[in-house]
Amino acid sequence: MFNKLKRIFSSLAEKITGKISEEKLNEILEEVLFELVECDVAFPVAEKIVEKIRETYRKKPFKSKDEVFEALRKIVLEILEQSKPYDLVEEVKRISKSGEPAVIVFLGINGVGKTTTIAKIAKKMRDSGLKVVLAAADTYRAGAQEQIEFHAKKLGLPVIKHKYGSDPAAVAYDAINYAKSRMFNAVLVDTAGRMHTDIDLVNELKKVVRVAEPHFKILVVDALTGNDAYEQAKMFEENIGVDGIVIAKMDADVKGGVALTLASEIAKPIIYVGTGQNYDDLEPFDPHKIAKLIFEGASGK
Ligand SMILES: Nc1nc2c(ncn2[C@@H]2O[C@H](COP(=O)(O)OP(=O)(O)OP(=O)(O)O)[C@@H](O)[C@H]2O)c(=O)[nH]1
Ligand SMILES: [Mg+2]
Repeated sequence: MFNKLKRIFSSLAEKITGKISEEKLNEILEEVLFELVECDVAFPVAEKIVEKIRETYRKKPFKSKDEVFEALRKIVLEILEQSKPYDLVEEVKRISKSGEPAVIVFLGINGVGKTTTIAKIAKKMRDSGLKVVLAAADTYRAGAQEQIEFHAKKLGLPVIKHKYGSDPAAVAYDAINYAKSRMFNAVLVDTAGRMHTDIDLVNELKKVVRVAEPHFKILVVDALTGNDAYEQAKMFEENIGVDGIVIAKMDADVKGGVALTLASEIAKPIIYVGTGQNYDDLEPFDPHKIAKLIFEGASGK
């Protein structure tokens, strides 16, 4: 994970240790800026990182590589910590105390990992004693209903579905009624993946949200899509509204910039990161853990 970021920081530590001229410093930092951007760190975030390095160096040049890593770790952590901690399971427990089920609609473009993430979250909730129903509101993609049914069966959870091509908002509505009449605690609504340009699908999603009135709208993005994940987050926030983010497929991400970009540029909590294809491969977003992963082995210790 994050091998490219690791390499950038290692090579920077090599170059920036000891006394260097202002001109050389500018040259090094400019190179780092572009390397970070290539690593899916959005330009303004990369600029922030570089300026902080410059500032730190000016205060006191780095005497050793370890000092560089220490400074970098602090800068990276500060950026990641802009995403505030958020415990979804606790939030659902809080809401369901009122006797109403918490409704969560999952959003995201094709193939990012929505359905898998829903199954993972459903398992977490089930394991902490919550009663969960799934809503198969992806009535669009062939196989989508079978996929969520497969997970529901494995996890021993009910799933509400209609025919393919039917109104996804009606599926969500039925699932919410199912939950209300049985004192369930949470309704997790799967939706069809869409391209950001697909107006019809975006309108369909708006209708689901209008009907379901969810407590949470959670956007799932794929770590591998890099800067596009940032564009998706902006698009969904503008059109539908986003309460929290899950970054799926973090385990497969060699670059690592997405977490930095989203934590800094999207003022919404990153709730979980997906770390594999199994149900338990979903972890709370932990800035310290991510910073540790980025710098693990980078210091050459
Ligand atoms: N390695 C890895 N693979 C993941 C993760 N999350 C999902 N996947 C895989 O990504 C693929 C797509 O996942 P889905 O859950 O079907 O994605 P989706 O967003 O529901 O897709 P559509 O319904 O087609 O829009 C599957 O092969 C999943 O196993 C993850 O955290 N890590
Ligand atoms: Mg799906």
